[in-house]
Amino acid sequence: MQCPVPRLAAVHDLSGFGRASLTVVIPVLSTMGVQVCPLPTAVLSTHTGGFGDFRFHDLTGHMRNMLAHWRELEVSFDAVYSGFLGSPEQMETVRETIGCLRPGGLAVVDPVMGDDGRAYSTMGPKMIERMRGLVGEADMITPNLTEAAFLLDEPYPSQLNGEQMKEWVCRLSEMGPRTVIVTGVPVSGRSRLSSVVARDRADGRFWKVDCSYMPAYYPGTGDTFTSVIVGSLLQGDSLPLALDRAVEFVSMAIRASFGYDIPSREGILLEKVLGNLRAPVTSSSYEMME
Ligand code: PXL
Repeated sequence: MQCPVPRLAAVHDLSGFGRASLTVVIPVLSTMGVQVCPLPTAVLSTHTGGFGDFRFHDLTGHMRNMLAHWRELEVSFDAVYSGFLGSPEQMETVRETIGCLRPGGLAVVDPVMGDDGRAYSTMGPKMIERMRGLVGEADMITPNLTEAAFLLDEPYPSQLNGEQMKEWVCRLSEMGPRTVIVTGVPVSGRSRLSSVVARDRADGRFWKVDCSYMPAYYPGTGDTFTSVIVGSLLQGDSLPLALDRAVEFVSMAIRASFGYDIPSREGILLEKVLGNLRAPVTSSSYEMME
């Protein structure tokens, strides 16, 4: 029998403490009515940002094994969503997982590599080079501005006007993905605002959603953002509505966390806000970029 809920393969690491990757992807997408099948890339004690040290166990070999078993079982997916990868060799396994999509399924690659102009400590030049190839297999990518610069081999920009941002989005789309969403784009003259800029090549329209900025950095917000986008698209929402829902949810989760005196490295207090993902959308703030 056809499964009554969409099924998604989630190719991310499992970080035990700190609310990132699978500990965010699974609850968000489950709440949005998606069956999540994790294909863990690595097991870490914590995510790599903010705890100084971390313990890292690479699962490259076991991923191949898990995928081989899924293929024996002829499991197919409505979506494949990859994030933090543990080794350059894992890119090939992500490609093979994308090969398990049902016809018309959605391949999403979040090219997790760094933030704030810097690469995460586990991301060497080989990872970045291979990620440029992997995005070519995706229907949709969701880099932040740092990752967009890495993919395009451009220096990290402190400012970028609307026309330059559009040009970057088009160049990223030329690498393969039909839909490109760039997060953390600075808004000129507004230091407390950043925006999300997106385009679906099918209609060529550019979308922008501004986000008000809290003076704290919470790891895992990129994973939360992309998970909401994927859940929303799998529910049949349009791209701009998915952007609105993701920006609104992440902003609300950050505000819910900021009021408490808890170290931001522990991530957003997802447990307090997950239920909002089931609430009807009440406001909308997306704009079309002319
Ligand atoms: O949220 C992205 C992410 C995922 N996984 C690990 C990370 C990070 C970001 O720091 O360290 C292990």
